[in-house]
Amino acid sequence: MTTRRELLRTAAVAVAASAFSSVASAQAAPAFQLPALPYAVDALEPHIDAQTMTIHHTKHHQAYVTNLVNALKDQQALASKPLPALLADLNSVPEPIRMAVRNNGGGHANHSLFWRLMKKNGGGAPTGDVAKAINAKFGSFDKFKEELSGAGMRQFGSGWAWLSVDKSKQLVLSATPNQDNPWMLGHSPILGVDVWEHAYYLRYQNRRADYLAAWWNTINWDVVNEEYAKALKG
Ligand code: MN3
Repeated sequence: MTTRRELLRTAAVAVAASAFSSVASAQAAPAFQLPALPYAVDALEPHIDAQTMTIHHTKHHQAYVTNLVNALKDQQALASKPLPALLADLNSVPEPIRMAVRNNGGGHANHSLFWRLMKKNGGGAPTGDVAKAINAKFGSFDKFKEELSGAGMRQFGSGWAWLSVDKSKQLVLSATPNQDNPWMLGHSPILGVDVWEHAYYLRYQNRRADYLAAWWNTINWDVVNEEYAKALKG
């Protein structure tokens, strides 16, 4: 016969077990996940259309996340490293999965930053310390726009154009192919633009220059300033 005390003990064990399993499943959650967009999919209209944003975020970015998780499924130590650190030290990644980590880890990191760098009713002139640093480095905002857009235009095929902070805390402009990025050099990107055709083809077809001109109207300079401050500290 089951006593009341035994029933209580059984119940307590069951509660403890369920608490443990929820902790265990939280720990087993994938290290890499698709971040939500920080705005509605149509927030960047008319500059970037809702259909492009939806496909870009839920298909392209999701695929980088899925492929990164798969590539690192047997590499717990690497999977728990911060992504910028992992990208800055690709030689620590076993050769058979190194290219998958470079492409998909890069894709995940690049897009996670890219979404945050834009907002509804963004654009205009830069603000804060970034404005001062851009003027000091490039002479004026207009000159900087011309140079970053130029880097994006000259990038042959798929890639990105970037403004980063290098190891000596100086602003540096660059372009990278595919999903390569400034983190691979130990730099901290603070502004970047995706020039893969998937970022603009539905609305702009082959007109990358028109897409780049429109993209300047989406920039969230508050986030660029946040990233700049982090890069100077880091
Ligand atoms: Mn993209």
